[in-house]
Amino acid sequence: MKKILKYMFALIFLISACGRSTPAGIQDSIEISVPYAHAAGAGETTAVYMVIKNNGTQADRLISASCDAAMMTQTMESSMEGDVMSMGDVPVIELPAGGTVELKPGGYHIMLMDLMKELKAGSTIRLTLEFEKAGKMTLEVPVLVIGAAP
Ligand SMILES: [Cu+2]
Repeated sequence: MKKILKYMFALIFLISACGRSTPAGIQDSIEISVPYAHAAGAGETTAVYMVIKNNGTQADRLISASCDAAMMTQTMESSMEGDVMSMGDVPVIELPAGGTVELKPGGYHIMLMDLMKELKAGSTIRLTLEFEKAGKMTLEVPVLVIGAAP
């Protein structure tokens, strides 16, 4: 009985450990993990972040993003100009072979502009990414409270 319990605990531990690292989506060589967005009101703007890994031997590129929760979706990059944070559109995000690119606050992000409805924390949105080689990939993106990270 003791042994079985031990085994079960080990199993539960394994399952929860796996749960945390399960990618949100894999397609061809592209692996996406921990996507998330921040809550925002209707008509407002918010951003989606994630980690994109290219497990392949060939470079790929993220060429577009679309989300039916927003009037406009755009890949952008934030940067510091002096002590002012600014951001600009980036037409593509390069994904080198074997490389990992992190979309995070202060760097690359996917901007959702003019939200059609309120994005509530605890809900999810559907985001479609298009990669030059790996093609289109649709993700369920969890919405977190403002400022939170997974
Ligand atoms: Cu932006």
